[in-house]
Amino acid sequence: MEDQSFIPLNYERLEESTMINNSISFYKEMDKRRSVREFSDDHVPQEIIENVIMTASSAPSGAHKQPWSFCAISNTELKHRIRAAAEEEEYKSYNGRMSEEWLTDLEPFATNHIKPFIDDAPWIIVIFKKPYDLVKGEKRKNYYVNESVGIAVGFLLSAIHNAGLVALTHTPSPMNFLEELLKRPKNEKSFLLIPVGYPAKKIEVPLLKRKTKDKVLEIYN
Ligand code: IYR
Repeated sequence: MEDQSFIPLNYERLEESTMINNSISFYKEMDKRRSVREFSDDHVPQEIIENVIMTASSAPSGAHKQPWSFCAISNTELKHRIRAAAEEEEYKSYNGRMSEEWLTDLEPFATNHIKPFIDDAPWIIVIFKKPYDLVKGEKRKNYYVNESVGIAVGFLLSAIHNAGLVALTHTPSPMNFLEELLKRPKNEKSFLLIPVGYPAKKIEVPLLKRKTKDKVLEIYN
């Protein structure tokens, strides 16, 4: 094993009342987050995108391998090529690859194969997972890759919301075209595509109800 240094934990214990207040206000704030499918093309500074991505990259990961890469794309022409490729796959999905049950489940969201948000949003973040690292041409295995990258994306969505921006977790399927378009190394596999920006003016979102506590939480005292 490599020599591993340890340092004191940087941690400040809070009053219970403060923690209760913090947990309530954070829940209320996060509960306001909505997936948005219509974006304004208003500019978003690159610095914000870099900060939310570095927040994502602070997530825990198996053996601290941080098995992810983030591509942040604002280039208009590249976004358009990504849109064209995504729509080509999505067309096939909506017209044959997705089951009737799946299409029925998606009806409340009024989605289809047309994806203008890839052109409109000022930034597209594409997340890649790395099942292994390449160190001097040699494969080094990563662990709990889906779990690690999923947690990082959770951090990313929270950071985007906290910054005052909106996003969509988009999963064109199959999404290997992103590896080619973005010329990624062969150990990187597309995980998610997330447009980030401001919502278009006066848009509506589906009326969703989140599951209540008794449906999602079981306490074992
Ligand atoms: N990937 C398609 C279909 C889709 C699937 C699920 I599950 C969603 O929650 C939403 C969409 C698309 O992005 O349109």
